[in-house]
Amino acid sequence: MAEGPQAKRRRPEEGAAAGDGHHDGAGAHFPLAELRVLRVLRESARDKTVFLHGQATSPSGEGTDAVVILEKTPFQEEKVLDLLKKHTKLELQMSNDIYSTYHLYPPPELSEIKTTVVYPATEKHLQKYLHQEVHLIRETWEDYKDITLPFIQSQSFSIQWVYNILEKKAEADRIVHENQDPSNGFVLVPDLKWNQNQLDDLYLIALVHRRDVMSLRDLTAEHLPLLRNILQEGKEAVMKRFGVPSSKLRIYLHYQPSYYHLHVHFTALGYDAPGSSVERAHLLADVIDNLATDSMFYQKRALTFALRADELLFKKFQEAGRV
Ligand code: M7G
Repeated sequence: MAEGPQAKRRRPEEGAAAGDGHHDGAGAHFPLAELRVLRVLRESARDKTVFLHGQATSPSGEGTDAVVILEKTPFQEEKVLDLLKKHTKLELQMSNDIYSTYHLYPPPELSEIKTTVVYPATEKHLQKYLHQEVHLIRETWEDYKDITLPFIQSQSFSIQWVYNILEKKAEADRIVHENQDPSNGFVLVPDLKWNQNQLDDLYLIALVHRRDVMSLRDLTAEHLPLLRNILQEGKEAVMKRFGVPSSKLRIYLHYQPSYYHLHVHFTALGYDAPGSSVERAHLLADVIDNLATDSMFYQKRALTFALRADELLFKKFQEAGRV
């Protein structure tokens, strides 16, 4: 546990709903028990996660692709005692001198599996979760204009889920903070990846209200008031709601992002969040300083990122002789 009990008392008790990908924002229940599992896309013993590619029967009777992510959640300090006291079964596995190991079977309320559903899933979703060899790309501004931008315009993921949040059609009850200004405002919500049960893996996302900024590459000094609002108000809101001070937060943008509508990640400093490595994460405070120094910083600089070998964007860079 990263924070004291005072902080824990302030967190909301609601859980994250699975499958917020419905276009109208309605939270319909996905028929998990009827999923036909086709393959394991990725599995990690370290992260205790498995990514499944399955098919569910759509209303028209056809098999429709789904991605289901199962993840064992971190321990909650205040419930560890219950685990020891209220287990349903305890089996000795081995005993040797002062060492012994057991199989402990917790009661259902202490054995939650965080379950994320993407349905219907596109080929791009399947690709995103499939384990793949990765390569580092160094993208110049010319590469961005000639290769990346045309690719984004033709290919990127739907951002309907972002509009649903901004228009309060989904996750409205989860909003932690909002600045309603159409140019310099944003909405701060818990990220899909966080179940909000413990602060160790705290993860929120700030989505900007304006719809004309796709990524870091579009930012100029014009966006400084927006970025400063996100940094300042976001820190204050996380402190107020969760009791986590800004010195314990990693606040950053991804380049490349998966969704081309500007957003900022807020994660617990002690949490090694996916995508927080140097080839993808750009600290918001540094982005602000860079833009204050040079308005065209992100239209001049080469930017580095990793791409999976099977990604179409990687193939475009290969065709252009840039890898
Ligand atoms: P990104 O940098 O575009 O891509 O971040 P990544 O997913 O490869 O990191 C988008 C962020 O939005 C991620 O942290 C996602 O977990 C999060 N996210 C994605 N969806 C579809 C949702 C959603 O429906 N609701 C919420 N609250 N967060 C989402």
